[in-house]
Amino acid sequence: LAVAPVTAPEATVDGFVEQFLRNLNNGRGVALSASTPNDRYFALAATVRDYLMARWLEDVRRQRTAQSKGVAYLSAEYLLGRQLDNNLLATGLTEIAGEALAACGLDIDEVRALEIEPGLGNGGLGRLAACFIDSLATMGVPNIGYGIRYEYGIFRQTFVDGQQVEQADSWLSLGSPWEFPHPEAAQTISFGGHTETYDDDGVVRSRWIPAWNVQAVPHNYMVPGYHNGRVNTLRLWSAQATQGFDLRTFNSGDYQEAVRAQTYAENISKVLYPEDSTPQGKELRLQQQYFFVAASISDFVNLILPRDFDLTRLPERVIFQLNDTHPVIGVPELMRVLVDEKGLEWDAAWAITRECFAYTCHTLLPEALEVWPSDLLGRLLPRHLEIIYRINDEFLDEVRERYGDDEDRIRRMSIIAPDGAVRMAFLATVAGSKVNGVAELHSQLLREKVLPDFDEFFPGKFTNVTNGVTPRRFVKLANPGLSRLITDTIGPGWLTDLDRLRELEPFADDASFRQAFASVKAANKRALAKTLHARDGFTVDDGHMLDVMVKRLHEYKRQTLKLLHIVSQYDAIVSGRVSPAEVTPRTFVFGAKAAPGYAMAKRIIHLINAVGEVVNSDPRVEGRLAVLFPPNYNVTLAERVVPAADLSEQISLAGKEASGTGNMKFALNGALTIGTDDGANVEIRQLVGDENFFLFGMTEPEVATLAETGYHPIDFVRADENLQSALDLISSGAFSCGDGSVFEPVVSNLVHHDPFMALADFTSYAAAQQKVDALYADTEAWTRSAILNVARSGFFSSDRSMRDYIDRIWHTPPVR
Ligand code: DL6
Repeated sequence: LAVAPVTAPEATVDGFVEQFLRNLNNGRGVALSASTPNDRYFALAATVRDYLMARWLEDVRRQRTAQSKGVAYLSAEYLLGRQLDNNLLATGLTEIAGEALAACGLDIDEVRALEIEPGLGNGGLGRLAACFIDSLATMGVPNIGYGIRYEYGIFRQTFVDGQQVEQADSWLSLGSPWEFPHPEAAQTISFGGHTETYDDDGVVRSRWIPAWNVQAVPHNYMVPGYHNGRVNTLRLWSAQATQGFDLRTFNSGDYQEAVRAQTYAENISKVLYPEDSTPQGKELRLQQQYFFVAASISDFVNLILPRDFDLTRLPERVIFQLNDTHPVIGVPELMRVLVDEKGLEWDAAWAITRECFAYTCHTLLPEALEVWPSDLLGRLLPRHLEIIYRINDEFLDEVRERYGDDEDRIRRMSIIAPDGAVRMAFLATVAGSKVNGVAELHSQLLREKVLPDFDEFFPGKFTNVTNGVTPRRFVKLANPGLSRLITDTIGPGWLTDLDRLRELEPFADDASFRQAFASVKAANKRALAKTLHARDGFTVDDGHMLDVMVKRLHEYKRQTLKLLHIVSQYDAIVSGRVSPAEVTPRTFVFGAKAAPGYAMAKRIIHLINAVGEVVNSDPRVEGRLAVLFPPNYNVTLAERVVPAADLSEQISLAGKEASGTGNMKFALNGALTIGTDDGANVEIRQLVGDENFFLFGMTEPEVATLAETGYHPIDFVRADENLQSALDLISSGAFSCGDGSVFEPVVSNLVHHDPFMALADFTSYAAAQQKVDALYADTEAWTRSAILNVARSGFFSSDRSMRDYIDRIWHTPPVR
C-alpha cells in the first residue's frame, strides 16, 4: 500500500476556498450558510494549518533523524499574541486568504477579530520567548519550545471606578484551533514521598519513592518560519489526573470526593502566576515548574532521542536554555534521570549536565531571584533536594580548594542560603555552561553586583546577549504602511536581514520620503484612534503628539514619574502659570497591568485613571492634554499602539530595568525615546545617536552614590516648585473629589521613601520633556529623527539575538 505524503493544498484563491469550505463542512460539520463566526474562524485557522502541515511533519521528521544539535527552550511563559495573521504571513497567504474569504462572501477582518490571544505570560520575558522561537524557525535552527498550557492566562484587566479588577482569562473557552493535543504521549510526573538507599552491585545508590503523580499531556503548536518552509514546535504541557474519576466514590454519593484527585492534579496547569505571587501560591508554583521541566526533559531524552542513544553524547544533541530561574529545577532533574534512571555515575552525569544547560537572567531586582525553602523542596521533591545538596557540597569544596577556608565567601557563594533556602540563580550559575544577561548594562551589573563571586570563580562563563524583537510581528504585521514604504525604498529582504534598514538613512534627508513616512505615522494614529474608540469609547484628537508608556505596572518602571509630569503640566494650566496655547497638545496613553497582590501598583493605576478623568474633562485645558488608559493591555493592543506612537517612555530608574523590549519595538516603528540610561536604552541611544534620543536622569553609578550617601526625596521636592505643586495638587484631593486621603499612600510613599527615586529624576525629566516639545514643533526635524530611529534599530531584531546565542552559547547551526 503506497502511503501518499501530506501535500499542501494549492496556493491559489480557488485552492484556498476549496480547503476552507472542506474544513467548514468536514471539520465543523456546518454549511457556509449555517456557520457561526466561530465556525468560520476555526475553518480559516484549519486551512492555514493545512498549508503548514507538510512542512511541519517534514521538520519534525528531520529533527528526529538528524544528528544535529537543537535548542530546547525551557520557559514558564510564552506571550504569543494572535496566531492567525502571523501564520498567514509566514506562509505568504495573507492576500490569497483575504480574497478567498471575500469569494465566500466573508470579510477576513471580521473573522480574524474573533481570535483570542493566548496570554500565557506576564510581560517582557514571555514575549521575548515568543520572539525567539519565531526567529529560530525563520533561521532554520532546530528548536522545541517547552512550556505550560495554562488554562487561564494572564488575567483580563477591567477598571471599576478607576481601579483594577482582575477577571479570569478563559482563552480556551471556545477551544483553540492551533493546538494538537496528544494524550497518548502523556508523561507521568511524580511528586512527594521519600528517598531510600539501596545496594546496586556493591554501589550504594539513592532512589526516589514518590507519593503521587500526575500526567503531563503535550499540546503541540506550529511555529512557522517566515517564507522558508520551516516549522518548529512549541510543546505546552497540560496537567491531568492519573486516576481521574473515582466511580465507586461517585456512586456512593460523595461527588466532590470522586473528582478530588482530578481537581488537584489539574490545578497544576490551571493559572499563570503573576510575577509576585502570594505565599500560598508558592507550592503550586514549584509544582508547575517541576511539572513542565520534568515532562520536557523526559520528552527529549526518552522520546525524541533514539532509544539506544548514548547519553554521554547528550550535549551534542541539545542545549536546555533556562529562561530565568523558573525552569532551574531541571538541573537536578536531569541529574536524577541520568544517575537514578539511566544508571550513569555521578561525575559523568554532572559533566553532561553542565554542558547541557545555559541560564539567562532577566532581572536585577533581588526579590525577583527565586529561592525555594528547603522544607518545601524536600516535601515536594526529596530526591532533588538531596541532589542539590550534593552539587552544593562538591561546588563549595572547589571553592575551598581555590580560596582556602574563606568562610565569608563560602557563605556568599553557597547554593543553600543561611536560612536553608535554595538559591535557584546560584544553582543555575553553577550548572550552566554560560550565564547571560539581556542587555550590555544588565550583563555588566549582573557580573559586578549580583553574582561577582561567581564571575571571578568561573572566568568566561558570563556573557551578554542583548534582547531583540521579531520584525515579522512588530513591523510587518503591526505596521503594514511602514513595511510597504521600506520595501518600496530599499527593496525586499530586510525582514530577515534587519541591518539593511541602515539603507534608509540617506532618505532621512529626502523631503518626499519624510512626507511619506509622516503620512504612515498619521495613518497609524488614526487607526489607533479607531481601535480605542471601538474598544473603549475613547477619542484621540488629531494633531496631538502620542506619548506612550505601556509596560507592566511596577514602581521601578516609574509610571509615577510620568504621571507627576502630566499633573504638573495640568497644574501649570489651571493655576494660570501657562496658557493652554503654550502647551504642546499631547495624548498620553498608558497600558499596564499590576500584579493582583501588588497594592502600591494598583493604587498607581487608580491615580492614573483619576488624573485622566479630571484632566480630560476640565474645560480650562482646552483639549490640549488627554490621558487615556485602555484596560487590558496585551499583544494585540500593542500591535496597534506601537506603530502609532510619537514618543516612547522608557523611564525606569537606571540599573533596574534589565533590558526592556518595548523600547526596541517603538524605535523600530519610528517613535523617539525619552529614557534613562538603563537596560537596552543605552544601546538604543548609542545606535540612534544622542541627538535622536531624549536622555535624562541619573546614571547607575550616580544612583548607587545617592543611595550610599542617603536619599532624602523631600530635598528634591523642596528644590523644584513644580514638583512640590504637583504633589500638593494630588494631596489636595483634586483628583479624588476633594478627599486627599485617597491617594495619600502614593504621595507619602514618594515623599518619604521613593524606593525608585522618581523625585530625584523629576527635574531632569521635565527638562527633557521641554526638549521633546521643541523638537516636535519642528515637524521636519522630528520626522528626520524618527526615520533615523528606524534606520539604526536593525540591531534589535531577535534574529540577531539568536545569532548571538548561537555563537556565544548554543553552537547550534541552522539545518539546511
Ligand atoms: O528579558 C526580557 C525582559 C526584560 O526586557 C525586562 O527588562 C525584564 O524586566 C524582564 N524580566 C522579567 C523577570 N522577572 N522579573 N523581574 O520579567 O525580562
